Amino acid sequence: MLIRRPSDVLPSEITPEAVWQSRRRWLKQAALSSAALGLARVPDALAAEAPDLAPLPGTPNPKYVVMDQQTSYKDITHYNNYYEFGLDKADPAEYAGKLITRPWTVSVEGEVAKPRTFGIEELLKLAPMEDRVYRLRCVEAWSMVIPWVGYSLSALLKQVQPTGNAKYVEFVSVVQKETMPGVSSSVLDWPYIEGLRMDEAMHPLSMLVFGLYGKVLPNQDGAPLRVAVPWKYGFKSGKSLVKIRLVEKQPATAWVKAASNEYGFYANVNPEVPHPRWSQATERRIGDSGGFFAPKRKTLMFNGYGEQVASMYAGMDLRANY
Ligand SMILES: Nc1nc2c(c(=O)[nH]1)N[C@H]1C(S)=C(S)[C@@H](COP(=O)(O)O)O[C@H]1N2
Ligand SMILES: [Mo]
Repeated sequence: MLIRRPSDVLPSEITPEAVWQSRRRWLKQAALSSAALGLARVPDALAAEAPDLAPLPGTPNPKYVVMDQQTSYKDITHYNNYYEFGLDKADPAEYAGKLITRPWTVSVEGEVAKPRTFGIEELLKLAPMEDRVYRLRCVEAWSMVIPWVGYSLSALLKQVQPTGNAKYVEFVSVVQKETMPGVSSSVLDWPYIEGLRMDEAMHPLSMLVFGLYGKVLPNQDGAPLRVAVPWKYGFKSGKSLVKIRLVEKQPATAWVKAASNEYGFYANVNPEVPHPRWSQATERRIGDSGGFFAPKRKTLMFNGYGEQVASMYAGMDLRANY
């Protein structure tokens, strides 16, 4: 039922053979050189686009690489949602430079046997860094393809030993009044809170992200660490995390508190369930030639990750649990 039929695929969505081939060559090469050097390679041209950020090499994980053409570094870092820095897509790139990202700690607490506060340096070494290329589908019906660097969130959660009462995970983003012009506005109830069900958080696709394009995360993308949950709308992936709480009850998340008729807790990408004010059946891929007028792509159920995640929602009414 969730199998993707060829007729569901628009021609514009099919990755050109050349892109696929070059991506495959890159992966092969990266795998070879990482085996030889213990490092992954990022194409020099891409790395040069982020000259002032420290390298953060990861080993390509071919299991989690979509073959779509990757969005440019420029678009990934200049077309952002990070409301703490303003509502305009250009605001985070303009203002997030002031965000203070060191020292940085993340408290992992709640229904766990071993609550602990981790320093960012510790987190950077907690598990091997991987390169993974994920689709990101915003609820605003645009999308990107982003080469993240990080590891599965489960690696961190296992460290604190969740108890049997841990049914959900709550993610709390930082609030820095001095550096964040957006938090004086009441558009959302700060801090930005997101959440996942425990099985979703432990799913290997749920990623703790520290970098992109082989460099540490730029502030506007959620430095020094954020999550990436690729089968859900982008708002589920909280940025600049300072606290992770394992809890028994479903967390009250920022967008559900702001407009529960429009944004649900699950927020699985679903082309069949429209947002009350617009369709979710198609999306605009940022960077497609033609810009705003480029042909739209069909949005895929679970953002194309159905094979990996659909079983978690077996028997659930995805219209009621939007
Ligand atoms: N703290 C915080 N996290 C956030 C947001 C935000 O406003 N504040 N926006 C969300 C939304 S709506 C999206 S689409 C993604 C965008 O991530 P990107 O800017 O790195 O592409 O971040 C999510 N995480
Ligand atoms: Mo979004």
